Amino acid sequence: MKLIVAIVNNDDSNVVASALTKENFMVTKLSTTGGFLMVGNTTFLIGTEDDKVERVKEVIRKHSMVRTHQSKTTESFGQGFSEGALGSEVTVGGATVFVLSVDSMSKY
Ligand code: 2BA
Repeated sequence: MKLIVAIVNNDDSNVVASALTKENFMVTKLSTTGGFLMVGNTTFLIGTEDDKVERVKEVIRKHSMVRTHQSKTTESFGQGFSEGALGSEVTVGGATVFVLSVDSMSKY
């Protein structure tokens, strides 16, 4: 069994969640924040069998768009951006996907 951790743009998250649940994958959606841009994104936890991992990745890839993010002067002060980078454009996503091996899963 695998645990897929997928970080997706908030604008794509509902479509990704619907597409996965329509194919009977079990999905947990977490509201998260990227450490660089310091803006909200969505992290999905998806537990599934090894042979389904590629299908999950395909569905996520299909519904996750690459975007450019124009940083605002009100975000990330002293964090991801140096002062000179404020107002610059950053390419974000589609999705960032990690696949982890799972020793066991239980439901009580
Ligand atoms: P953020 O950390 O807010 O990063 C947003 C985008 O900013 C990244 O897009 C990348 O294009 C750029 N970026 C991030 N860190 C950078 C740095 N140190 N120097 C220059 N540019 C940087 P993506 O790569 O598509 O990542 C989108 C979001 O996925 C990230 O949001 C973060 O929440 C997550 N993520 C990406 N790679 C990760 C990793 N290796 N570990 C954990 N989370 C990751």
